[in-house]
Amino acid sequence: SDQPIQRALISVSDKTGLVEFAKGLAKHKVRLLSTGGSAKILKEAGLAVTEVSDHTGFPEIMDGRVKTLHPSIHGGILARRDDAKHRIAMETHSISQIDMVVVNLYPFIETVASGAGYEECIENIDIGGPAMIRAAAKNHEFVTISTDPAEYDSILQAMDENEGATTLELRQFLAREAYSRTASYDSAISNWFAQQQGEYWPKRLALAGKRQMKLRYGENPHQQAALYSRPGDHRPGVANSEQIQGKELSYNNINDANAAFELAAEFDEPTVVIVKHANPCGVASGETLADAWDRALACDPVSAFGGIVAVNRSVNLDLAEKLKELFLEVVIAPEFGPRARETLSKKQNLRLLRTEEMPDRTETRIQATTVAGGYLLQTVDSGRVEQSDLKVVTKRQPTEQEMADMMFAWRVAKHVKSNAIVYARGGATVGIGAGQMSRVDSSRIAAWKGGEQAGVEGSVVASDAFFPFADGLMEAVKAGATAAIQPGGSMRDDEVIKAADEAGIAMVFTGMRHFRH
Ligand code: 93A
Repeated sequence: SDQPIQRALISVSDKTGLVEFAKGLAKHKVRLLSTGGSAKILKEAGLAVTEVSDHTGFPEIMDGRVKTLHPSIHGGILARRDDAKHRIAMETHSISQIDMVVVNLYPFIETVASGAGYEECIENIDIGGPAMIRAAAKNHEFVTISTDPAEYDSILQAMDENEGATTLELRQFLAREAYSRTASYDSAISNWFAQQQGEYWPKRLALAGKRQMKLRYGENPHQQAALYSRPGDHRPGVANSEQIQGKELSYNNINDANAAFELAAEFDEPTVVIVKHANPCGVASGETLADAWDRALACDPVSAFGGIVAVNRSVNLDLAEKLKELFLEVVIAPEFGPRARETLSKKQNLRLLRTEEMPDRTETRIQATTVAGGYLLQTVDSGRVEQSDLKVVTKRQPTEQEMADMMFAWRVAKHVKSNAIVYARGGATVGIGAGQMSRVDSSRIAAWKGGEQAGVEGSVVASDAFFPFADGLMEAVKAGATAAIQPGGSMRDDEVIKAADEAGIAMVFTGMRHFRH
């Protein structure tokens, strides 16, 4: 069934590479059939084209809403070439066979992204395009479907090698791409409706994604992995970043860079975040990035080796000089100054990711993970407590410095895997306890880690969820914390507050929990 392609229907919104491709088809004596805008471009390039309306004898009507939706088009695509009854039907109704369909769709996602109004978005829902794509992909045994200019070269190459025909293997691959294209397109439309209605949970899950890159492997070398972007989601961050230098990115690099950058985005002052295994091992805000770096690194310099760094400012020369001194995997930042680039270019393997902007930290969107047999979805934790939301529950009021440090520690704790305990002093973390099953253990680990460096005396402590008993808090007091920030809401709050009062520390409740797993 690998017959030379005789007739191709071309109807594309994205005209990239169209003329070149059509010329390649013409070289193989393929007759071209095309819709209004596409036909015009092909004619201007000097190619012989039949308009679909001339072919069907039916004009484009209703502002183009109906142009290819016609039996002589869909019959020509769907007919089985090896079925006698199909051939008779074609003859009876004067249907000529269409061997190739080249369609890409009305730019619905781009139209939404441009801020267009409701009517214009609706008008950019393509109906005829997906119908042809799905028909051609169904009949891939005989028909070649192309939905992406990136496929043109390989199609022409196959035709060159097969006397004007394509191979079944290629047609099957293109059919798979075609259905993922229409599925993703309809998902974007469904998601847009959901957004209009402020509702996230349709009965059936619509996931739209575009592969950004295949990754060498996943979390471990025996796992496979790829990174996808979400069409229409232009949130500054890893999936939309530009890699300006360095080795190929790995799955873990991307995951860690994401964790680091989202944390850096919590702060307005110049801030440095160092991440290992998706947890921060040092975070600091300062007058300058270089100053913040010194203090972030001081939190846990051993763990920082091979770390992932995120900052919320353009990387300047001062910071670059310091980054150069340590083995790091990735630096992600909105921008890198020219002299910083120059300096870091000497570390050839170091990956630099440039995002242009910082993301909007209040934005609500969907976060997905898989579980056996399904997907588990939630809105991201964009919860944010301000100082005015805090409730002082102890006799002693926190000092101004304690208050500032508690806000800082709280913002960090939100990005530490639970159970999370964070000690901070002077706008820098000094001890972090992450990912423990017991809050007391996290408390001990954080204090112990701090003790390895400058100690946690005179610091404040943040807990991502309430202290169920006084013991976790007492560990922190014993280590030298003078103030504590936590959600509150335990059955034994009274007991915990009493212990805090007896120890003479200040404590505030946030009323918001930040579990993270
Ligand atoms: O409005 S439609 O849903 N109705 C149709 O019958 C139809 N046929 C093709 N949109 C339709 N198309 C789309 O027109 C194609 O998917 C393509 O995106 C676009 C190409 O139009 P033109 O060649 O006039 O630029």
